[in-house]
Amino acid sequence: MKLVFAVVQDYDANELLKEITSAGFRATRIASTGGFLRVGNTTLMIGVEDYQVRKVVRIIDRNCRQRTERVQPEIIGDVHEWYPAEMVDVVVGGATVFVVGVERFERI
Ligand code: 2BA
Repeated sequence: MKLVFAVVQDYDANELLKEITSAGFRATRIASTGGFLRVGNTTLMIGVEDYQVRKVVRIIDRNCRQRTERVQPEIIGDVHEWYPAEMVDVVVGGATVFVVGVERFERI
């Protein structure tokens, strides 16, 4: 069994969850915050059998878009020296996905 963690943009989370659950998968939605931009995003935990990982990743891929966020350099803290003083564009990916092995799974 595997646990898929997907960090996605809030804009995509509802449609993605809809498709994940209608495909028969179970998921947990966690409100999270990106360490770099320090704005809200969504982390989904999806427990699946090994053979289902590819299908879940395909659903994530279909539902998550890359976007460019225009941010003030101050909100990205210590790195503001790297950028000019005006607003900067940061490309935020469609999804950041981790697939980890599960040693034991129980529903009680
Ligand atoms: P944030 O940490 O807020 O990052 C948002 C976007 O800012 C990133 O998009 C990336 O394009 C840029 N970015 C992040 N760190 C940077 C840095 N040190 N220098 C320059 N640009 C930087 P994504 O890479 O698509 O990541 C989207 C979100 O996924 C991240 O939000 C974070 O919540 C999560 N994430 C990404 N990589 C991760 C990792 N290795 N471990 C845990 N979470 C991760």
